[in-house]
Amino acid sequence: EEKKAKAPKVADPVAASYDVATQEMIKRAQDLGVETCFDRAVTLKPCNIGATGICCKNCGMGPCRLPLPKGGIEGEDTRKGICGASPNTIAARNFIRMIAAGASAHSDHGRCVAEVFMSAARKETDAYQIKDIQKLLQIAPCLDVAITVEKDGEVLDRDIDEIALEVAEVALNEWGKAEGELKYLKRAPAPRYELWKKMGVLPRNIDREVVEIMHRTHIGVDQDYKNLMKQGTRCAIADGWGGSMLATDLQDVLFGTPYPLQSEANLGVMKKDHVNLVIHGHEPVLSEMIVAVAQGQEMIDYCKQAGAKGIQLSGICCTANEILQRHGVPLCGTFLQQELAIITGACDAMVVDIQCIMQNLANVAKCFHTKLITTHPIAKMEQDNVIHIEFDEHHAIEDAKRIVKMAIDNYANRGEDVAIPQHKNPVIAGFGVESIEYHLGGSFRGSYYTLNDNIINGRIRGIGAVVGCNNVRTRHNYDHITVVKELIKNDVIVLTTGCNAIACGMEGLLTPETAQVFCGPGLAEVCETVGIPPVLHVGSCVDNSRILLAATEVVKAGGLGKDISDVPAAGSAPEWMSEKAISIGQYVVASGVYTVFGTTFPTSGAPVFQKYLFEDFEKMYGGMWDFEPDPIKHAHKMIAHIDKKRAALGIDK
Ligand code: SF4
Ligand code: MSK
Repeated sequence: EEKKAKAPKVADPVAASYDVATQEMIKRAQDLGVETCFDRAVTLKPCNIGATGICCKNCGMGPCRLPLPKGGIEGEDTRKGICGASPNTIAARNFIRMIAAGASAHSDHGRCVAEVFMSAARKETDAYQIKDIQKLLQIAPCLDVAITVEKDGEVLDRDIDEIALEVAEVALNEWGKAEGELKYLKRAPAPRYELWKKMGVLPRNIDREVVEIMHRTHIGVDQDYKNLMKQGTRCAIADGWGGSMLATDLQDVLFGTPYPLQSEANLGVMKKDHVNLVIHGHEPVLSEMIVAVAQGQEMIDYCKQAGAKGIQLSGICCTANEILQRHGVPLCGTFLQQELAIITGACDAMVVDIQCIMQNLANVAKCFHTKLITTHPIAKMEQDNVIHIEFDEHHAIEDAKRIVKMAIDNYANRGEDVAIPQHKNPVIAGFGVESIEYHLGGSFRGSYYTLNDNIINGRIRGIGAVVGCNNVRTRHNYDHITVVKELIKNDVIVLTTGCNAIACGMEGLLTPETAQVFCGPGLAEVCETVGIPPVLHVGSCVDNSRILLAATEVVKAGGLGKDISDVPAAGSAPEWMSEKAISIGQYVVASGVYTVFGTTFPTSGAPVFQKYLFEDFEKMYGGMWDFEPDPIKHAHKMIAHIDKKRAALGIDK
């Protein structure tokens, strides 16, 4: 008790984060008496039973908690809940409920974009138009929408408006159609599609797979962990090759396919003499409008009248990645820096949409002048200082103007005590399948520059997809940076999304110059020759679908096997925390990729079920889960897997 009383109640800033700007802001918050998630992590410890997946609260007779005996299980595992549910059943139910939640978050995001797309296709809104016709023509055939029409024996180009309308209708139907299977599944390499078919995991529509998880995990329904995981897999595929992929594609058509551009990352992008408007969340539907409005002359003039030099937009979480990759808007920070952006004292408004928004933002905002604005009908906050401006695509420009004006008007209320950390780094972002192909020789195979040839000749050892969140249970950004640096040191090119991408940007890893400092000789040579960073920022969480399609292009180009599971590649989420990460992990595994998670794993209390995920899945899907909290070992597990795949392909020189 005495020891407890003496224990510090606040976080040690250096132990809490690897990033100096973050350390400075944690310290400032503590000096000002403002509590952050870093402090709460010290005083609020997780429940070990829940964290390891073996607490069931799926009915009113529980919660039933089945802790692992000290020293592990000897002999038969006799643990069971009131209804008799085994640890495997409970852990599998919890795990696939996480998949359902994650898949629905991505897919509902996709649905919202599809609805805006429909409004644009129907010309019901002036704010949104079909911007990237090339991308529209590229995705239309994948949705069985014809792009040509036959007239009098002649093949003619079909009217773009007509194509857009049909794409909108077909895409929206993917969420709830009565029959068939998701149309995008056939974009996967043929052997992968056939494997899913054989395994009985072809998703029928997006919503149904989520609903079926909720049904099957209700008390008294599915009690076989293998059968539960079959549905978890089907739902995750509906996310990666369905909702997320549609979100990415339709966003590209509406807002433009990203191409590499330059910007900056970290809290130091905020400017003392500017109005600072921070955009946070996931859907770019609103943020696109805010960017357009903030860059318009009307708001620039209004801003000058208010005495500020300009409007500094910046982003947090995946909204940040969306507006970075299409407009070069700088990254303010990762998930764990959201409270800290307000603690600078320079944040005049923070506008949030959906996902990864901490409720404590409202409590922090109360301590400063910051206006906190929620915008989505499904994501409000209970605190009375939060302003809700419901965003609607039919009056998008007006809503965006209201928000930007509110930030400008609030500039005058800023206190004297402003402390923006002077730390930021340059970034090159905006990569995708198209630009990877373009920058590496214009195709995936056939020249000195292409990705496949460089993997085959060994200059590039393999591909690491490193993605995902921050988790306050591990040192902020340390695992992200350590895993990525270890991979590139060993000639593994990294594709990154989400908060890992932001962390890499903050650390300066997203520039071509990084290659000479941190990469092994092979990867450094490739990066220098073609002028790309060794760590390619490919977007937001839904843009993990870009990684699936890049892997598919690698397979189709030839020389690296017939399926994604043959490619020397591995996935990783070193600091994951969200349910979306579990859904992403599962669809990546089901797509044939070995995937390592760090920090914690939510099934370790059910060793038999965990073995199923960590070993048996590879026999079924060619991809499997793994867990490794030590970031160096984590990277080397990925490298060992890449080497195993190289050996199987006979390119292990
Ligand atoms: Fe307990 Fe079974 Fe109810 Fe879960 S479903 S809380 S294990 S009785
Ligand atoms: S924002 S889901 S914390 S990556 Fe996509 Fe970052 Fe994870 Fe949210």
